[in-house]
Amino acid sequence: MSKKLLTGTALAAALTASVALADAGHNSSIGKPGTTAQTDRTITVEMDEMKYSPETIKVQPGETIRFEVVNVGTVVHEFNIGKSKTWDGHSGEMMTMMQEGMMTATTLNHDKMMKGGMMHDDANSILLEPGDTGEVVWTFPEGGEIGFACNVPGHREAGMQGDFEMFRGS
Ligand SMILES: [Cu+2]
Repeated sequence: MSKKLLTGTALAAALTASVALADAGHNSSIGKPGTTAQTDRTITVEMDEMKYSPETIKVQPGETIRFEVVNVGTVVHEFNIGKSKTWDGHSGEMMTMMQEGMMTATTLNHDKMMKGGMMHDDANSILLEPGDTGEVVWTFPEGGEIGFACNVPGHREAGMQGDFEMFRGS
């Protein structure tokens, strides 16, 4: 009995540890979702082939920013806050979405995305069809190398990436 209990406890501890690790890798180093009520500033970001405007955005440590993201281009684009490590895995998912018909170069099939379990409603990103506008509200960490990129296959490789410049000022 006590042996079984111990095993259960050890398993729970192992599970908790792995969840905490996964969370740290995915979130804490790049920041966390913010709420509109916390918003310090709103910044409009335009997405086009294959670039963002602005390409560099200055943010203060801990600041919460509401990004109003507009796809002014002619194909699907994404605004995804992260770093190379998080983007590499995400690119693979996006490739699968294209292969499965969940998205094409110019359209998103939300029905198929939902059925395939790929809603892409992660708080750190938004995927938009040409002409569409969306928002991402994000609270930045106290520091770190963070940027934004488009993981539609081929886009980041073509230079569709921008940087957050952390600064401490008033
Ligand atoms: Cu793109």
